[in-house]
Amino acid sequence: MKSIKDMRLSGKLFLLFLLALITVLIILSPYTALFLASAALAGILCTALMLRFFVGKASFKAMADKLTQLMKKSKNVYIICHKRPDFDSIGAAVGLCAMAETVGRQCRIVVDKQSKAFLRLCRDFENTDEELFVSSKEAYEAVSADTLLIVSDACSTKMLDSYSVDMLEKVKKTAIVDHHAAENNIVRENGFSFSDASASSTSELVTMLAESKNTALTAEEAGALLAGIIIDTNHFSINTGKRTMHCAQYLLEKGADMNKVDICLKPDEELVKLKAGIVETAWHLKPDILVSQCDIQCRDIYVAAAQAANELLNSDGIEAAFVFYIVNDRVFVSGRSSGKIDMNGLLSKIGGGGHAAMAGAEFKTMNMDEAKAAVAKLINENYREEKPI
Ligand SMILES: [Mn+2]
Repeated sequence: MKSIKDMRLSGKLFLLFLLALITVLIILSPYTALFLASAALAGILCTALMLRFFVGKASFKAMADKLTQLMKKSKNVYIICHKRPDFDSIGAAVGLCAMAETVGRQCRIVVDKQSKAFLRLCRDFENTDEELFVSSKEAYEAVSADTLLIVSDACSTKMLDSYSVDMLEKVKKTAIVDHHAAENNIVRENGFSFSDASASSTSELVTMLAESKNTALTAEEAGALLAGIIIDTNHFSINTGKRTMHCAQYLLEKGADMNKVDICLKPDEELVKLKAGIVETAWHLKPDILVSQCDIQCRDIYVAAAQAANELLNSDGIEAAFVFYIVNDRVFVSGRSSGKIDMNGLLSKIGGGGHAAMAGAEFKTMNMDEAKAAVAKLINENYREEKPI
């Protein structure tokens, strides 16, 4: 069978052959009309080829130009992380902040200062400027109409706390940088929106933007961005492409310390035990689909559920994993897929969402058993098992 690389190569060879043919036509043609037509065709082909090679990089440069222009036109910049911020949301915010400071704008990051990800980043990346981070309440009071608000790693107002949502009403200029598959309902039509669901993480997108503007990044800032990429790719095992690895290399070159990132991302003991319990009690919904549940309600349960789902997916031969858990007496599910199932497509059928490889859903009215039955029904309706060879 032909690999994608082979197909690309034969495509390029075909284009080269076409170009050669046109050149021969141009030389041999005795008629002006045929000569002009051939020359025009050659022009179109050359432009298409050039675009094919350069458009990828140009779009990041164009987006970064737009965003920094917007920053320059604003009095100051506030970057909002989502509720229960993770390393990706904070890491991306740190990168965006570096971009704002490079163009001479004062910047603040709006984050829940009690969140574990934030406390870890402060503990393991010394030199973290205390003044840089503000709570959403402090930020709400400080922003003015001339402030640029950038939302990092969120696409829905549901992902933001109430002060952050109110803040979006208070300012005139809003922007969003995100990698969730769902359409954003945060930024108004005329606002800056950069959303790419093919990216591993918002930190990856921000790294590409920062690189295209030659943004000065400190080792700590590069480390925070790398932590964001590593957590969202589950240590480069899902959603990881060439661009993801390029970003990791770029951040390492900027001084990101892999050891520090590793220590920063280590789960605490309570989380390890919680996760182990969920993994241990998993059962097969299908030969290649694992499911588990946790009835213990505690602060870190959503992290434990997400990480347990990652771990279950890492088992050999497993294509998808679901972990059901309870927060404030409501049932949630965290789903992971190796690519065979579109997790976002599947869970959006029951009001959830996320990415093709990782998504979640909340069951507003169902209890644990009903929620499990609903997902099992979805799988049976949408997933065809491949017959063994
Ligand atoms: Mn993310």
